Amino acid sequence: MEIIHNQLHDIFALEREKFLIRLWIRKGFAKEIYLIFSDRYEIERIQKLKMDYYMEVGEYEVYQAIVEASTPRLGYKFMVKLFDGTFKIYDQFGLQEDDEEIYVGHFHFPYANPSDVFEKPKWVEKLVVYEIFPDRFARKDKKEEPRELYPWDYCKWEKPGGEVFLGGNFEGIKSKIDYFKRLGINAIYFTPIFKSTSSHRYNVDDYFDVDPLLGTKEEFKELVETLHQNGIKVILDMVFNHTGTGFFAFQDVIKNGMDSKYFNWYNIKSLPVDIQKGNYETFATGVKSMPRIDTSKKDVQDFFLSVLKYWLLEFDVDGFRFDVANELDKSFLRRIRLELKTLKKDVLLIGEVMHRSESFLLGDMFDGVMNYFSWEVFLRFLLGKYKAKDAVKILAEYRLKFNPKLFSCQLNLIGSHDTKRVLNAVLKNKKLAMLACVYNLTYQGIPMIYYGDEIGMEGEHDPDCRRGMIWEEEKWDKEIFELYRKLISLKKTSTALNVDDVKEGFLGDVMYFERKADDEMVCIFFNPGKSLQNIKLFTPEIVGKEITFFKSGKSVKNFSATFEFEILPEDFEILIVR
Ligand code: ARE
Repeated sequence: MEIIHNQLHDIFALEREKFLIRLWIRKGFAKEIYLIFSDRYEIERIQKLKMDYYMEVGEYEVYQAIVEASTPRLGYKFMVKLFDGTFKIYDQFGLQEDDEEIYVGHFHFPYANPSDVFEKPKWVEKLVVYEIFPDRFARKDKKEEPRELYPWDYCKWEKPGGEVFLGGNFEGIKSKIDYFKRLGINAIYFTPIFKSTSSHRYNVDDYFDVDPLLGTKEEFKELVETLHQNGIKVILDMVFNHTGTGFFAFQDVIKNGMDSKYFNWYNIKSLPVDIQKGNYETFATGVKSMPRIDTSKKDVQDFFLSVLKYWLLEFDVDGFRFDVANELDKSFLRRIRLELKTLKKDVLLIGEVMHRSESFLLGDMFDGVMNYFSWEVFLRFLLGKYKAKDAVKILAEYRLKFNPKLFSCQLNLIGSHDTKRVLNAVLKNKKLAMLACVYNLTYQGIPMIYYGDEIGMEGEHDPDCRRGMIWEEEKWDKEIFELYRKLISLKKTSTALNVDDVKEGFLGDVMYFERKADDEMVCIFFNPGKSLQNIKLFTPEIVGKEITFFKSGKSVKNFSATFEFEILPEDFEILIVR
C-alpha cells in the first residue's frame, strides 16, 4: 500500500490567489504535516504552514490547507513529520529524505487564470429542484387537442411508451403554483418541451418551437414569468446528441442525400436514407427515431448554440440539463460554457452523466452532473449490500476528487424519469424510502425531487416511472409528503446544509453526514438495519450548545462533550446544534 495516496494529492484554486490543497497519507504514519510553498518564481521566499487534519477515509488520513498566496502562482511540497521526530519530504518525485536543497522537486500550480477558478451560480445555494415530465404532471383541459389523449390514470394498468400521450400541458403546470409553494421547491427541471412526435419528446423535430400539445411559446413565456415571480427558477432539457427524424437538417439529408449541406451532420451508412431501415448512426443501439448528430462539427455547434441563446435570452430560463452529455463532443461542451457564461454569468449547466464523472467535472464544461453515482452507493448501503464503513469510503473518495464549490452543484437525485422510482428501488420499504429522502435533501449538492416521489408514488423502470401525477390528496402518503416539506424547509433555512463541504462517517452500522457552518452544525444519522442503535457522540464542539432533534423538534442544552441517543431500526435522526 502506498504511504501517500498518489491519486489524491489535489489542489484547487478557490480564488486566483487562494488555493485548497489536500494530501492523503496512510493512517498512523505522520505526526504532523507541513506545507512548504512560495511563488514559483521566488523560491527563496518559502513559507511553511501546518496542515489541518481533515478526515479519515478508509486506510488514509486526509490533511488539508488553504493557502493565501500573494500571486496566482504556487510552488509547493509537503514536509511530513514522523512519530520519531524525523522528517520526510513529499514532492513531484515521491517520498524522500529531507533535504534543504531539493526544492526543485516541488509541485506546481503554474498560474491560476480566471477560468481555473470555479464560480458556482449564486442561486444554487438553498436550491431544491423539482423534476417535471411535462406530459404526465398536470393537465388543464383545452377545447381542441392536436392529438388523441389517454385517460390520466391509464398508466396504472398499462405500461405505455412514448407513443401514449396523457396531455399534461403548460397551463396545467401553471395551475399548480400553490402546490410548488406548499412543497417549498424553488426550481423546476423540465424534461424536453420542444416539438416532437413522442410524449417524452427526446426526439426533437424543432428546437425553436414548443410542442403544440403543451401549449404555445407565449404560454411558456408566461409560465416562466409566473414561476420567476414566485421565486422558482427554470431549467430546460436540451437534446443535442441526436435529433428527431422530422428535424429540418435530417429531412434535407433524406431528400438530397450527399448533395445536402447537412449530409456530414449525421453518420449515414448507405443511401437513400430510410427511416424504416435506420441506415444511419442513432442514439444507443438501433433507436431509429433518434439519428445521432455529430457535435464535433463547427456548424452543428453553431446551430445548437443559437438554440441555447434563444431560450436563455428570449425566455429568460436559468439553466440547462444536457441529455446524453457524456457522448457530446468535449470541444462543444467547452464552447457552451464559454459562450453562455459570457451572456449570463449565473446560468446553471448540468450534464446527464449516469456514471462516475471525473472527466466532466474539471470546471471547464458543466457546473454539475446528475449525481447517479453517489446515490447508487447510498442505495447499496440502504439495501445492505454495502456496510456503512465501505459506503462511506466510496462516497468520500469520490467527492474528494472535486473542487468543493463544484461538488455543491451536483444534482443529487434518488430516481428520475429513466430509473425505478425510489420506493421501488428500495423494494417498497417505505422507511428506507424516507431514509433516501433524507440523503437526498442533506448531502452536499442540489437536491432534485422527481415529481410524485414526494407523495409516495410507485413505478418500475422507464416507462412505468412516468405515470400521471396523482392529484387526489386522499391517495397521497401524507407522512412522506410531510417529511419532504420539512426537509425542504430545513435545506432552505440551514446554513450548515449549504456549506461547500460534508464529512461522511460511520459509527458501527450507522452512517452519518456532518455539515458544519460557523453558526450551526447539522449531523444526519442513518440506520437502515433491523436493530436499534445507541449512538454515543464525543466531541468538544457540542459543549454548551443547544441540540435540537429534527424529528421530535425537542431541544436540550448540552453541557458535556458526550451526547447519547437512540435510533430505531430502519430510521434516521438529524441533530441541529447551535
Ligand atoms: C428506450 C427504452 C429504455 C432503453 C432505451 C435505450 O424505454 O428502456 O434503455 O430506449 O435503448 C428517451 C426516452 C426513453 C427511450 C429512449 C430511446 O425517454 O424512454 O428509452 O429515448 O427511445 C443511457 C444513457 C442516458 C439515457 C438513458 C435512457 O447513458 O443518456 O440510457 N438517458 C437520456 C434521457 C432519456 C432519453 C434519452 C437519453 C434519449 O434521460 O430519457 O430516452 O434522448 C445503464 C447504462 C446507462 C444507460 C441506462 C439505461 O445504467 O449504464 O448508460 O443510460 O442503463 O437506462
